[in-house]
Amino acid sequence: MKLYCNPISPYARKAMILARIKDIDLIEASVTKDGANGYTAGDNPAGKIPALEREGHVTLMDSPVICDYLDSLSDPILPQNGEARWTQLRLHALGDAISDATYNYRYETVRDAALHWPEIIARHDQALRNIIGAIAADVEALCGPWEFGNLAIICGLDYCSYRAGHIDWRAAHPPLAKWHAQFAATPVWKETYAYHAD
Ligand SMILES: N[C@@H](CCC(=O)N[C@@H](CS)C(=O)NCC(=O)O)C(=O)O
Repeated sequence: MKLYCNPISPYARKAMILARIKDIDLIEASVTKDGANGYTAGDNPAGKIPALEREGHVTLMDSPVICDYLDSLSDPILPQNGEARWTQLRLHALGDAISDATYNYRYETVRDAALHWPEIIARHDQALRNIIGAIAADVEALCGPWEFGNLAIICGLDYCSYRAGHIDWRAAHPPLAKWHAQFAATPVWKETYAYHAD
């Protein structure tokens, strides 16, 4: 299997972490964008990463689908039914929502100041504060490494620190920072952490 990815992408990083945790033999093909087509490798018409190429089967796209697939290959960490499943899927979606808001914030603010749209920037900024605040309010309920929801939350928080660093979520939510630190101490976190100073 080949995962088209880039270590900077929080969506791709989820799959990279999961593959390591589950000891899945995966080629990580780091790709770059091709203009208006986006990431053309990996048969993903949306031009996005990650995309997972599988021998004899269709390429999978969209990181929750890819994570679900990788997880299904052995002893799933995602509960297969019951309320526990919806809890984990919800947390995973919340984590991705941090990445989405960060991505959108980044693309609004990286353009020329004359082209900034303050209302939209404020919307993404506030989304980040609201989502992280909601997760932090319930941090006691989050379990230790690496559940399905935690995967996305950790990748989202790291990406937020990288691209929207003014949202100082560690200072705003010390218990969340403490929770995050236990992941940052794991080898798999360190191996996949790509946000070193440019
Ligand atoms: N919902 C998608 C989002 C993936 C995504 O937006 N990836 C970004 C990189 S972080 C991308 O490929 N952007 C290229 C583009 O849209 O041109 C997922 O979860 O896989």
